Amino acid sequence: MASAGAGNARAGDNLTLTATPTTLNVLAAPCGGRKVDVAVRNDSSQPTYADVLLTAEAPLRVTPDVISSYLPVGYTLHTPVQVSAPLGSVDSDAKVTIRAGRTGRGPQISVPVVVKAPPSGPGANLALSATVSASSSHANFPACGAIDGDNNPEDWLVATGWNDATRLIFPDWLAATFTQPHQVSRVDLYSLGTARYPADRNALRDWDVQVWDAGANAGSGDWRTVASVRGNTVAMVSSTFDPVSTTAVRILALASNDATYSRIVELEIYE
Ligand SMILES: [Ca+2]
Repeated sequence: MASAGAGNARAGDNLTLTATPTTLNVLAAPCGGRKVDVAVRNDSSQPTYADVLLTAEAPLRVTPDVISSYLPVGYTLHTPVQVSAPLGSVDSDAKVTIRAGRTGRGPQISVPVVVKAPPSGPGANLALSATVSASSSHANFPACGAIDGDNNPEDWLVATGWNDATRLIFPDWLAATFTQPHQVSRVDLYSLGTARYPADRNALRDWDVQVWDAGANAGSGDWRTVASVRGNTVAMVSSTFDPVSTTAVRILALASNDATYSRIVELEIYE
């Protein structure tokens, strides 16, 4: 029987770890987490089993926190790791530590993370502290992308927007739900509109802005339309309406300019 210290044990010392990007900014909110690509490469002359352990300083959470894989010689394994912080976390600096190898003598790297609480008070975008839901979501364009704080349509291909999953079928919807009632009177909707994906082809064309009306009796709640947009051909539309106190705002997407999908780069909600 081989003793520890020979063969594979040494291989654990010849793993190379990299994290991309090397630093992260995380918003302490349901959709404020960010991904880091963790790569582990076997630089030894033998195949090995690699265990990579990830530990996160408070208030961070990291998923997955263990990566285990067989690694052929020269092979690099890439794993997307989600780093997040729960709503209610205060501004802080924290780090994720990544250790490789079975021997405890493998390499170790750390990823510094700046944690920011979502903005609050007058003028704050209330959507940033909300949870999101949608009628359906394309695998590469999750609903969270629509309330992740990035309203730049040029970032569309790096998953900063929502795209529904029911091609050619409307309506679709995307809703932001607050933890407590907020007064709202304005919604800024950033649909798709870039040189590559022009708004008059890819943006939403027709939609209703709705708020959740809890109703007078239990179970009598329903969505109430507070603004309607029709025939839109630009990337961003701001809708204002009489102030209303509500726990949720919904975009009911009725049509897009290419009649295929609903696409929202960012939904911003203001008092
Ligand atoms: Ca976004």
